Amino acid sequence: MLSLKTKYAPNPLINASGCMCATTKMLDELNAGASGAIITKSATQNPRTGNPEPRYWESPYGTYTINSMGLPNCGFQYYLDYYKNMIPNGKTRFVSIAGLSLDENKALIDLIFACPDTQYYCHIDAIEINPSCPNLIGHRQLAYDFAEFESYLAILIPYIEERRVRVMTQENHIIHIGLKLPPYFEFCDFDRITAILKSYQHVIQFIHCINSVPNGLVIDAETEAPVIVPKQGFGGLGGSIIKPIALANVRSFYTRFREEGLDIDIIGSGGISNGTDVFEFILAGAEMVSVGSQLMVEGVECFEYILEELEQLMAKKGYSTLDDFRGKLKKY
Ligand code: RRO
Repeated sequence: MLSLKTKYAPNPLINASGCMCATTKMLDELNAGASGAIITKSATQNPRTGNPEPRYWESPYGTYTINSMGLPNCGFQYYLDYYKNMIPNGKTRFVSIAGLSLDENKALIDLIFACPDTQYYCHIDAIEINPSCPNLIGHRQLAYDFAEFESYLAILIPYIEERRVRVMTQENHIIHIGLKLPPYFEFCDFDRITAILKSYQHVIQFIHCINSVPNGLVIDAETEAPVIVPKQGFGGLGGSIIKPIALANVRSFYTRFREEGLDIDIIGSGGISNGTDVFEFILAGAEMVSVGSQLMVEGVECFEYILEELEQLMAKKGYSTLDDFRGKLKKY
């Protein structure tokens, strides 16, 4: 009997935050779909309209996408209320927080944990912190500023942990904590992030990599202009063209975590559009994978055929669980 179970969810698929998850209608569609988990749009304390439109563009078949959404969201409370009122469908429920300052992120954490009346904490299973949005005009990507990122985590992570432990003890409910990371390109940067994470290895249970590849530019030869408006057309790249970068990030962190004895899982993201892509990410070491551009292009139906293709491939290769091949990338 073949099983697609992962440590976090009944199967390895989740939407990438930002894709089809900003409104109740979209989240309902995701909740009815075949993924094992869902994540809400990265949120701030107050609702945001985001950058001017058009701010998203996709090439035919989603080979590549570019976005400069600018964190449009309905405000964090909206997503907490969604989960509180949602009819559970066996999916693991992730929220994504992207406060524009440390204090704002602490306020979002307070919203989850502070109010015993609402008990929002009972309706979420994982918190993903997003320090890697590439499209905030006037804001650097925090996860690229190592010293600043380290100081930031030194305050935020213990703040979350204190509250998380209380809920775990009082309510017997586990909430996983993770980070959404941007793509890194140099070996020394993977080393540096691994060293930073080492201090939090019992709190940060997963990283999710990669966020979109920052500051690409797509030009339309006919109009002789960029295809999106914000930031003079610069934006985050997604789709299958970024898959090799994403695989390299998953593999780099997976090998370093093993070498350093860090028990941190990886959600792989970047250019996943079929079962073979999922297989490759798990082979590189991913515990789960998220689907972004393909979800935008095809809608939630994509989860079903991606899972079917993965099962067929596993059956052909004689694997019955994801653990059978996770991380077991062979040498050339
Ligand atoms: O909203 C966005 O512009 C956005 C975010 Br928060 C993110 O994390 N990654 C991305 O490609 N776009």
